[in-house]
Amino acid sequence: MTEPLEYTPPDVWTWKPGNGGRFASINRPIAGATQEKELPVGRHPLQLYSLATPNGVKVTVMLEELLALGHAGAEYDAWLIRISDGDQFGSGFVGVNPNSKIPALLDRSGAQPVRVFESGAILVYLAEKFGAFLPKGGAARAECLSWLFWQMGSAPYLGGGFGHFYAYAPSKIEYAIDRFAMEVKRQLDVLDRRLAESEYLAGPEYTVADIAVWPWYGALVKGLLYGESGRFLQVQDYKNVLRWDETIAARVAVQRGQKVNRISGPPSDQLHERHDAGDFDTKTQDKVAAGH
Ligand SMILES: N[C@@H](CCC(=O)N[C@@H](CS)C(=O)NCC(=O)O)C(=O)O
Repeated sequence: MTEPLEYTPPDVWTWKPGNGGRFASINRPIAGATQEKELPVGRHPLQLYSLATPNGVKVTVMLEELLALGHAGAEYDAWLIRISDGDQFGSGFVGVNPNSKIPALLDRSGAQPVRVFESGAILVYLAEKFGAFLPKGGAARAECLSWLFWQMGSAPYLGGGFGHFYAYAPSKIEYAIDRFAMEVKRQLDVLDRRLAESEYLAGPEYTVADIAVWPWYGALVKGLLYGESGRFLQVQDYKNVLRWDETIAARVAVQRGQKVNRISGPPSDQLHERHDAGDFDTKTQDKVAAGH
């Protein structure tokens, strides 16, 4: 192993400009709004404020799945929050999510608006509101919630741990990369073993557990995250995860949901804002550029 970087922590940590590395412009050690900025509101009861990162995609996939099932009440406006520009620190956004992270949902269908933040809470809220993708009770519900919460606890080791130190940190620290590569491979093995015995994570049915886990671990096992990480982690070995990934990726609602609030990749896959089901046909960036 290479020598660890020399650093002796001082008695009291201080915030130095730039010590957030690549994310220095948006990371800071205090919460709350930095500017007054109201959020836009569209015509549908559900207002989503998001970006198509893995955490954002969970919610747009869920909404498109609900619409595909025929739940017209799941029609939504999806507004773009550009986190690298600091949109998450506007006063309106902080009012919907005091944690200043996408995704955030406002349900305006009742007498009083209901705010929901944290992607897992949003999935459960929508599943309960529409009675879909979450088993009603007993062991099936417990299994589904267990995998859903597994994702919430595990993905920070993948994104904030492995992804950060492998791809984003200003220097490659062997100890940190080893530590998190080991954990991420362990997580992939957890999923692979579960998916060897079960078609979907919670059992024979596709549920919010799959909707939450897929954007992170489906992308990882396809080698789509963090540069060359697919080869580094030898993701092709996780055959059951690959089988599950392909089944989910083939769903029409998943393909639609992935495009919403996306600002990178092929222009035909980028629907910056979604206010109507027809926007997929007329408002992706390729169509916008062609002057539709
Ligand atoms: N546990 C949260 C994580 C949300 C999250 O980390 N969102 C990121 C994008 S994937 C974000 O908004 N980052 C902006 C920031 O940290 O300022 C959830 O599942 O909703």
